[in-house]
Amino acid sequence: MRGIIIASFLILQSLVVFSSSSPPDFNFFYWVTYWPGAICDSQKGCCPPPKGNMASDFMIHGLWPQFNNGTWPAFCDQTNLFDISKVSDLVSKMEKKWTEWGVWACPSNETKLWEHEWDKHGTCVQSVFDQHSYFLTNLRFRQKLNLLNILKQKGIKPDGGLYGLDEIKNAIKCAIGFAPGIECNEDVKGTKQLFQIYICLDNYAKEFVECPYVPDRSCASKIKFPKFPKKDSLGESLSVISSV
Ligand code: U2P
Repeated sequence: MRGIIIASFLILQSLVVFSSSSPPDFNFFYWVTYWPGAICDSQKGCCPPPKGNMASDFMIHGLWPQFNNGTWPAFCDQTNLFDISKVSDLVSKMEKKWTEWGVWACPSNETKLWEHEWDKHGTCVQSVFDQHSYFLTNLRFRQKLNLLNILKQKGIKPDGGLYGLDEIKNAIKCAIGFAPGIECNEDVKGTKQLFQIYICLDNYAKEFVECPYVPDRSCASKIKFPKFPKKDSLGESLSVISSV
């Protein structure tokens, strides 16, 4: 009996080692950040994050595994869903740099975006990350890559002005060696504006890489860089939402 227990333990252990050391079965990552100003001045409007201690900066959206053919895996494991107790030491940083501006739900809910990103994308990258290292890696990239400063150094500022799409891509290419993907949305007047930036990383999320493809996300050759939402303009945004 003792022999059977020991043998089962050894088999189980080798399975665990095998699964945690198997190579990633996707090709690369998008690390995606969004500009809250582009949510707040869009038709949908926005809600401020509940705690109000967020940075006036790009916000993390998430780290998404991708296949080279333009598809991606999603919701891979129902048995390891988001558990905030696994990232409790990271929450205060996540409140500042990874907040929901209520594009999907109003009032915005602090943990909903984190839960969604882990359940949808994180559960598909468990050959590389556990919950804690998934969130930590996102925060580390946010720390390492200050996109707002990179753009400001090239004179590209969130002042509501129009900037060349290539000018924006080149500023980031100059800093990291590879061009990003840019996703635009529209303000209430229909002007195309900077919404999300897609940075490509290798499938261990260690290095920046050339994007195998970048999403074609409906920008114009010149796009607006909206201002960061002011506290008093958020009230207007909320009233737009509640009247819809
Ligand atoms: O486009 C809708 C959502 O699908 C996910 N997505 C999109 C493009 C892509 O190349 N890879 C990818 O994962 C994103 O999921 P979210 O986390 O926002 O639900 C994207 O917003």
